[in-house]
Amino acid sequence: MTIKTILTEPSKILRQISLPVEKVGKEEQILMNDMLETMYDAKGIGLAAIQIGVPKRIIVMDISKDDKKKPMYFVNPIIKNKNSNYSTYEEGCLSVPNQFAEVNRPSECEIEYLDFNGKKIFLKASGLLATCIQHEMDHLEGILFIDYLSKL
Ligand code: K1U
Ligand code: ZN
Repeated sequence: MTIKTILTEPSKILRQISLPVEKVGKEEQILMNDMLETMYDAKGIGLAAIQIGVPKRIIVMDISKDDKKKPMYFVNPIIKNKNSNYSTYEEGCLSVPNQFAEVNRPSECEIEYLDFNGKKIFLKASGLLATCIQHEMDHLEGILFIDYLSKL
């Protein structure tokens, strides 16, 4: 596994729209392992492939609080449903160093995606899991959390 360089604002690459993965193969699995290693090294809880310069619709996350790692892999995630109730969370981003801000997002969402082995999964997310997956899915569209903040 290799630790990659995380791109930071104002890199134009971060603004690219990532492309769907046709098949979860060896190349994608190596990429997901490298992303996870890079995310753990940077003390993050999520990372999208575009943050290391790869425009594929792939996300890794680990929101576990204890020392036991619980990695999650999302390939081609799609939000099928969003709660109309919003919650606020103070977000950060490894691509926007040293900036944190409160962002409102739907408090729950339902996602369909492929896992590390290409198996289709349906997940109901709430709390930090819902916040983080929505933040990471924004990266796939070239959106950063600072885009939601008022210019004031
Ligand atoms: O760069 C990223 O997309 C990862 C980002 C994920 C995230 C954090 C908080 C809310 C939404 C999405 C981070 O991991 S920022 C790193 C960080 O400072 C942090 C770590 C643990 C909990 C909260 C923030
Ligand atoms: Zn981010």
